[in-house]
Amino acid sequence: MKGLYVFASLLAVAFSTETFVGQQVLRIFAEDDFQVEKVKELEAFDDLQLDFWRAPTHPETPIDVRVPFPSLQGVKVFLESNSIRYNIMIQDLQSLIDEEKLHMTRQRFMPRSIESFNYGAYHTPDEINAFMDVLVSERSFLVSKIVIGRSYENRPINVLKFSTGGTKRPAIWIDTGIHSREWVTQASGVWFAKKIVDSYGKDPSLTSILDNFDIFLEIITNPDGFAYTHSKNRMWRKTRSPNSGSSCIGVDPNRNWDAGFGGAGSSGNPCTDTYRGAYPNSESEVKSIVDFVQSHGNIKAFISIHSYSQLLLYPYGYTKQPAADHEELDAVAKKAVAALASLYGTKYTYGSIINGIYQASGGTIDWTYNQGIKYSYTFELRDKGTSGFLLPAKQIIPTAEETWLGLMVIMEHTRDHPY
Ligand code: BHK
Ligand code: ZN
Repeated sequence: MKGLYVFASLLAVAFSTETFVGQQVLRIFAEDDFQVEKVKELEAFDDLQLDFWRAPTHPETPIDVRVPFPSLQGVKVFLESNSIRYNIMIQDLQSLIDEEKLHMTRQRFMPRSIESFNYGAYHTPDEINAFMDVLVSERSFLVSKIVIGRSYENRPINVLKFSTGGTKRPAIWIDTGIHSREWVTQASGVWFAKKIVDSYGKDPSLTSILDNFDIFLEIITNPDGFAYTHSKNRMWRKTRSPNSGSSCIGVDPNRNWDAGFGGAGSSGNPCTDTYRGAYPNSESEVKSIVDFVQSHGNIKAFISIHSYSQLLLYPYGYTKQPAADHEELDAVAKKAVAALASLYGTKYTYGSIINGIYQASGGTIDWTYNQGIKYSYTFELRDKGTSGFLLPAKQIIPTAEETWLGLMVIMEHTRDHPY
């Protein structure tokens, strides 16, 4: 086994893939606001090249940070000398990545049919695109593929449309993978697509939803970033567009929307992972959805799926001002997380973005909510910080299954509460 890992790492070098040898992910427990501020000092120190998987916020929530090997000693000394508690969440990041790659390689084949596709494995962008085409060809009465735009690197931005007819029916939108490294989300999106075609005409609830609504599902919402996570850097989050005046690449597509754009909880520095971009909708991947939502004009629920942390969030992220529909959104979230937990006991917490995670401006669902899409939600899927973005493939199907139950609660509520 060890030999195979070494081999995989050599392959990575041969293909000039970014390696994470010797890197660790630390879980930091800041006990009070003072310690949180100390960790933020660390965050501001660019030379350390830290990647905050979970940014410092309230003292109660752990902070997860990926630390490059050369910074490891210094970071640990800094934490210890400030009496800040931490443990090692991921001992050897590269070995988890190697394991993931090995599992993928063993599963690799282009899908010939939707039945033969392996839903319990991570797949390349080509395999997922082939899956979408196979799905459309086998279930053309229910699903079609539309192209809503092109990415910066000119990849098509594909959206699956599930529809049983009608003209301009109200619609439900679901997207996965806007942050490219959150691989369990695209994998869950594939599973949702299969679940929808399998359930229509069998599951009475999904059938009644599809008899009244179209469902739009964008699985690879950040195509360039996703390709990059497969070919070059597994930990890439942003888009891949260049930034003028900087050699750093990419914009955070969850800070680029025109809702509190530029406010606290986003960065003006192109070299950070929360860079908001030069102006709202600067990213084609964002603008394509904006144009689609506005030209459609009848989207009633918008659910944007991220990982990890096990949260169900609703607006707002840019302001502490509660959403006008706060109470209803909260009640639906409560019901959705209960349904989700009913399958495997997976515990989610829920709340507004700003209370449930941290202040974030320019986020997707703040914009959709301000456009009048009342049922705007974000899921943060598994886990709570054992594997983080490197969730083992054996958890894909359970994650998708339980998430589906939460999605159904939101979709049923949308169906039963027309507005
Ligand atoms: C979710 C929704 C709206 C604003 C922020 C978030 C949290 C999300 C982020 O953009 O910082 C955390 C994350 O990527 C991990 O999925
Ligand atoms: Zn995310």
